[in-house]
Amino acid sequence: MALTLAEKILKAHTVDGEFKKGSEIGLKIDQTLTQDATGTMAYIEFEAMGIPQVRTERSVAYIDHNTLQSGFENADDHRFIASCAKKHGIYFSRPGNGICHQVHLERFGAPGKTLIGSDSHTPTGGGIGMIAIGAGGLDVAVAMGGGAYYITYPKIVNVVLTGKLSPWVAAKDVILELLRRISVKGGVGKIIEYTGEGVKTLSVPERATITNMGAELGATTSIFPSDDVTLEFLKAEGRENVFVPMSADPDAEYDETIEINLSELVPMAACPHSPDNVKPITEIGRMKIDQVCIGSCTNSSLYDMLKVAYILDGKTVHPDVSLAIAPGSKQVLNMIAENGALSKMIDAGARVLESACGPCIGMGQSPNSKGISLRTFNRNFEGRSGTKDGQIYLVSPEVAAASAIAGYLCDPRELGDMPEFKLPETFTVNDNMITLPAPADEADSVEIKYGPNIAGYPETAPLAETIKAECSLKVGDNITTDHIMPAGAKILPLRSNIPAISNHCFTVCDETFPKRAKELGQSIIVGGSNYGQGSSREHAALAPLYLGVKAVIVKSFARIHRQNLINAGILPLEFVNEADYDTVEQSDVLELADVRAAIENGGEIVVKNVTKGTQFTVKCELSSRMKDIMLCGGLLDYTKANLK
Ligand code: MIC
Ligand code: SF4
Repeated sequence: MALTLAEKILKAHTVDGEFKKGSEIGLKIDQTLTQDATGTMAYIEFEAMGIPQVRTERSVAYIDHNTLQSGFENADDHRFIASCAKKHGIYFSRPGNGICHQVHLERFGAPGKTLIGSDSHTPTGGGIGMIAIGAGGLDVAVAMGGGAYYITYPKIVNVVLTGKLSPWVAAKDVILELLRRISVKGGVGKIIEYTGEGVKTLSVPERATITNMGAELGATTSIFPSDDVTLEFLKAEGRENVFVPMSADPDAEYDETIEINLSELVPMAACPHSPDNVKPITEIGRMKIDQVCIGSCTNSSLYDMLKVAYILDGKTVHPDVSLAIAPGSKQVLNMIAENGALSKMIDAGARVLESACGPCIGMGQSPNSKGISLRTFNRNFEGRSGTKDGQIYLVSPEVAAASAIAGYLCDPRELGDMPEFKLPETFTVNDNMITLPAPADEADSVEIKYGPNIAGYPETAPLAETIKAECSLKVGDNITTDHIMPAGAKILPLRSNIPAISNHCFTVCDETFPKRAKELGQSIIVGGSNYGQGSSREHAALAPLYLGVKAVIVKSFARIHRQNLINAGILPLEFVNEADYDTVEQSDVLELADVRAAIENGGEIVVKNVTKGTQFTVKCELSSRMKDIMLCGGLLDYTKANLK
């Protein structure tokens, strides 16, 4: 049978389930990554499993999110993660070494391999032909222990690229165009596979920008073939030994095909507050701006930085604008220091930040009130920048740099001819900021360093026979994990402390929610479609678990969040008739009788609205493995019970 590229890798890694469309398959995971904001929980969970050494080919722990360290909490977390890495056979990328996805692409990713990461932008690795998937921390912990990672065999979408990008039009515009066409829900349950003549015109960093932001489509992952361009990149990294050519069979069949002619694309921006609210720059017009931020795992490669430096060269950042630049990794920062690009940025007045997530996750550089901020990042959800009424536009580095000089949203095509930006044949490789784990025979004596802010996993319990609880919150469509469990400089330090972080749960939507939920003891949340889009943070399930949320009833879920709810033992329920959403109000008491039996037998569940005297049905489609997880109270208990 002819296979697509994604199918080839999935097939070679399927260790459980039937390899056919729509069925649940268990994948052998070759590599894992964690970052510090999700990593502490992942390692607390790994510790709880009691497995001495990771059983993957390579597991890496990165420190890149919580690097502001305005209290002891983050530094304690870093030490904790470093000690876990040392003890359990995990490579440790120290703070300052760069953003996990950028560094992983540079130093560890390999075509044909599987990678899961406790971060939704893990699909960046698809830029070099790997199946790289974002997952909850607990799923990553299980994979580190050698367990399979389960996904539903996805639909495969063929995005056929033709033509070539015009000068000053960027890879960012390719993914913005796709978001414009199919929206933040368009990729749910799908893998986006790029093919066509246009592929070879794109460098690895450009491909990685596209696969990175495929997360915003809700896709399981995105993937490019591994070809001569991939080989060149790996050679420059001194890692050509991991290269294998990989592509789809010529007669492979896809579930859907989308064509994008690169030559027809123009510079675009995603307008507030959603990555799919995309318009051409020319349509938005010369809007005055307050801030520009360049960086993040989407656009912080050497390639991006070279373009930015060229545009800034000899100019001054507009007096009304603040420009911040965070190169994606130590490697990138080192190379722009060596080749003079960095001094062009400094000369122009850029505020150069450390190689980390920084402003992308609200760790500093929040814009002024109502401030218009152009960012090369991947998410512009409301409040994520740290300024509630900040107006965030997602753009390419070219648009960002040109606008920083102009003071208004500027079409970079106004800059005239574009020189050819070439990547060097060899990159400056220095892995001195990656700490190797202790040799296996010394691992036992490594002490795990807990800080006072590190609390354990919340209490779990097997699924109850009947759930009768009040609806503690009703929310609308497209609720993001930034609504459920906000991030930012004030809240991120609490990522290792579920009791403390849960006081911020849903406060973006309703300040009174945490208190109410606690007082109720048990409750149910009701939501609209694409509930839980965005981040992989399992805290968006663990905080509700701690607050006593027993079930979430919505029109539809985003993939990773649904899995995180199951992992946490919270029932993810969907309305059979979406119109029933309108019949429930906050404070209504809902009753799900014999819910345990209903889950066991599969099938629909009747929900009685005790307050209104009405009823409606919900569904909960679970594989038999997921049913077992739900019944025993979540993945941690399930894993402990099934440990081999
Ligand atoms: C994000 O971009 O939202 C994050 C911060 O990287 C998250 C992970 C987290 O919440 O720690 C993600 O994308 O998964
Ligand atoms: Fe970090 Fe932002 Fe990328 Fe998330 S999206 S990994 S916060 S740079």
